[in-house]
Amino acid sequence: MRRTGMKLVGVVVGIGIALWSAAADAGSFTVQVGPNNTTSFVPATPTVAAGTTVHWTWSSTSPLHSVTSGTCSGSTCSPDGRWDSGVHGGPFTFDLIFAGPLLGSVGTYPYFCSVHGAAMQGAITVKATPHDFDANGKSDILWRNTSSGGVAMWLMDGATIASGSFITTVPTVWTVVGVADFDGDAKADILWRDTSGNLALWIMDGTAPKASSILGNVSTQWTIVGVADFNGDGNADSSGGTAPPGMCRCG
Ligand SMILES: [Ca+2]
Ligand SMILES: [Ca+2]
Ligand SMILES: [Cu+2]
Repeated sequence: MRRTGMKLVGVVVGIGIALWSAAADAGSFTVQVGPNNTTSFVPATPTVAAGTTVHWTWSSTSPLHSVTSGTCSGSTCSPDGRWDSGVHGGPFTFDLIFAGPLLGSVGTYPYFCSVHGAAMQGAITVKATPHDFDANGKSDILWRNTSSGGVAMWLMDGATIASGSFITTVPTVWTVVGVADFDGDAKADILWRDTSGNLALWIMDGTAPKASSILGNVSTQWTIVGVADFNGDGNADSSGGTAPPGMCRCG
């Protein structure tokens, strides 16, 4: 049975190497800066998938504007240092990719215009895509060999396999009971349970587990029926809830 498992993995890795160059980002989203001579960002508060490139476009030659990350309190705005386009008139564009350690986490990134201050504010909210292990805004596929215990992954680019990776082997008493983003980095993580009721969590960085922990033991009379962000903080929570059983697709 183990030979069968390794043979499957060999096929997966082979496909991955052949198609490695197919990886792509989550697409782009455009925000207009002061359209029609207004002091506004349009749309002001969009939500985008992690991995999205946001294009800010200036069309009016005046007044001048900037896209400066930070927050305003009353009439006073304070940059937070994440980004600053500088002050420009149109035509001008400023692009940022919402990925990586600085901009890739799930959450809201506020900004303002350094010329118009609190009168001209916007925010980009970054959300995780369900089952997206590499935070490119596209769901991926996790494989388990129920004979060998092998764990493998396909990083997907739509209907194309961008890469395939064998991760490791986990004893078959353990079952994947949830895939969701538990730490809010926009990369999906893996929740495991064994036949004794022990729960373990792998915090993933793409195809590699970067941290693992035993969450505890819950009597096997209790079944996980959903993994989702129940308290709205952008992080997945594990709980009995109204979500469908098994690997939740509602994140
Ligand atoms: Ca992905
Ligand atoms: Ca995560
Ligand atoms: Cu402005």
